[in-house]
Amino acid sequence: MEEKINDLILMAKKEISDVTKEADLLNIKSKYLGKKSEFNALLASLKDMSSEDKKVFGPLLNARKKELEQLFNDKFDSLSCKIDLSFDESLPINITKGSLHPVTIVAKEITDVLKRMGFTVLKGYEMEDDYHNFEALNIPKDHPARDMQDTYYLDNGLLLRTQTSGDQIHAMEKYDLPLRICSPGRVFRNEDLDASHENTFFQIEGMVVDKNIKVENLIYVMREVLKEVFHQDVKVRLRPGFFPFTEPSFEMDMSCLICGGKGCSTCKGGGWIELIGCGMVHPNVLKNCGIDPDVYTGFAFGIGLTRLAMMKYKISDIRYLNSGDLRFLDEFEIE
Ligand code: FA5
Repeated sequence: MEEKINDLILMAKKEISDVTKEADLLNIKSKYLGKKSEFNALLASLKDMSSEDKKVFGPLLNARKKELEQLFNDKFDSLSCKIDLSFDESLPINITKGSLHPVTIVAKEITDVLKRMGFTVLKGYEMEDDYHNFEALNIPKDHPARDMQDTYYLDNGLLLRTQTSGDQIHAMEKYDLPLRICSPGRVFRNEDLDASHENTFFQIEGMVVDKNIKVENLIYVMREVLKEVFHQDVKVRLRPGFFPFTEPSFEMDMSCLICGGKGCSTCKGGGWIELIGCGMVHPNVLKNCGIDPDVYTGFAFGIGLTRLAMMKYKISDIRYLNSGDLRFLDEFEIE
C-alpha cells in the first residue's frame, strides 16, 4: 500500500510540474484526488481493513492526501499569479485630464460656503416615502400642491423624490436643535422637457432652525451662496411664492446670463431664470417634527443646482447636462 501511494504521488508531482494552464491542472487534480481517483479508492478500502491496518494506513493516507492537495494549491497559486509586468516602453503614453461635471462643481462650491457658515452636509434618499416628500411638509393627500410636482410612483409603494425638501424632515427627526443643515441631491419630476426643464435634476436643500431666525438671515445666506458661485454680484429678484411648507414663501430669480436679461429660448423670452424656492419654515412642519413653533423659527431653501450650473457656465440648454457627452464634459477643467 505504501509503495502504491508513493508511486501515485511521484506521478502526480511530475504532471503538476509540467502543467502550464489552470484548466489542465484542474483535470489532473480530478484524476488524482477526484471521486473516481485511485487515491479515493485506497481511502475507501480502509473500511475493509483490520483495525490494526486501519491504525497504520488511515493516518498515512490522510497525511499523503494533504501533501498532494498542498502541491496542487501551490501550483494553482503560481499559475494564477503569473502576471506579465513587462511593457513596451516605446508605446506613446496618452494621459488625458479628467473633468468634474458642472453640477458637481457648483454643488461643491455651495456646500463649501455653507460649511464655513456652520452647516452640516447631509445625504438624503432618492427613493422616498410619501410622508417625507409630501405629508410632513404640510402637503396632505389631495392637496393641489402635489400637482405642482408630477411624481414618479414606484411599485414598492415609495416614490422618486420630487424635491430635496424631505431632507428637512429627516434632519429634524434625527438631530437636536439648533439645526443648520444642507443636503444636495438628485430629484425627479414627470415634466415636459425644454431648455430649462429636465425630469431629473439636482437641488440643494438648506435649513436653519433656531431661536430668533428671521427672513434677513435667509437673504444673507442666499447672497453669500451666489457670491461664492459667481465671484461677482449677479442680478437677482425676490418675489412672493407659494410652498405649503414655508410661510412666507419666496422665489428667487436670476437675470438670465445666457442673454444678459434680454430674453432668449433658455429663459423663454422673459429675461429671468427661476433659481431658488425659499421661505420661513411653516409652523405645521415644525409641529410635525415635535418642535414648538412658539419657541423656534427657521428658514429653508431649495436651490436648483442644475439651473445654477447652466447660469455659471452659460449652458443654454439643460439637456446637455444629462447627455453624458464626454466632448461636452471635457470643456470643464477640474478647478
Ligand atoms: C421646490 O422644489 C421646493 N422644494 C424649494 C423650497 C425648499 C422652497 C425649501 C421652500 C423651502 P421648486 O419646484 O420651485 O421648489 O424648485 C426649486 C428649484 O429647482 C427651482 O427654482 C429651479 O431652479 C429648480 N427646478 C425646478 N423644476 C426644475 C426642472 N424641471 N428642471 C430643472 N430645474 C428645476
